[in-house]
Amino acid sequence: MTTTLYYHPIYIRPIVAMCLAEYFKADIQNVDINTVMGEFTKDFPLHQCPSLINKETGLYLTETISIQHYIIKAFCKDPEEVKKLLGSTILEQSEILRWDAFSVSDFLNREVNYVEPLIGMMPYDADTHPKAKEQFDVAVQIFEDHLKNHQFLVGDHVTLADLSGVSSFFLGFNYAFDENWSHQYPSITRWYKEVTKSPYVSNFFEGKEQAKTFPQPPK
Ligand SMILES: N[C@@H](CCC(=O)N[C@@H](CS)C(=O)NCC(=O)O)C(=O)O
Repeated sequence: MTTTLYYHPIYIRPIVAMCLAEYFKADIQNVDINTVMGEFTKDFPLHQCPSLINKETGLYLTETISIQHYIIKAFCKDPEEVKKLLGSTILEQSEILRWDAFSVSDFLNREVNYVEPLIGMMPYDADTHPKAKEQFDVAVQIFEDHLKNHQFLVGDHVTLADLSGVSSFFLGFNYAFDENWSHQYPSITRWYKEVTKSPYVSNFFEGKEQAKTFPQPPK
């Protein structure tokens, strides 16, 4: 029995795990939760993706970062490449975890609350949306300020932090962050364009274009 990685086609957090599994040719089968709802809910009552399970071996993982680490450590055959992705020193490893956690938790949550009401994926509330924008602006500025002086989030090459970072920005670049937005955030845009071409994630990002216009609040 192979290992199953549960995903949903529009969810952001499974993207890196799926890309890494493909890149490392892992013996993992991706299963869309829409096709196995009852079984998925029984095994994963939180009903969240990504989730990883192998009932024969007892492997049972939730949480994006834990699943990313498992796939890299279990399926990457080159110890030097593992160090490149996850860091060599304690400081690098901690910084990569910092940006990964920020990307898939606080940053992504703020991005969802800001962008999704504008594109009809969440209800729009004119009273609360300005606060959501304010909170997103604070989070996005942390990336811009850092990337102004650094080519990558940690060190001098692509790490897991960058892969999670650009995947979390995908929601925005896909649906909202147009050329005007990019003028305001040139460092994020430069980094996004570079990291999305990395062989770890390029299959996913290929052909996915930046939003042409920024969506306006519904009237
Ligand atoms: N803490 C979890 C959060 C996972 C999560 O919220 N995933 C989203 C998709 S990006 C999801 O499954 N949402 C559906 C739900 O919460 O019902 C993690 O880091 O993996």
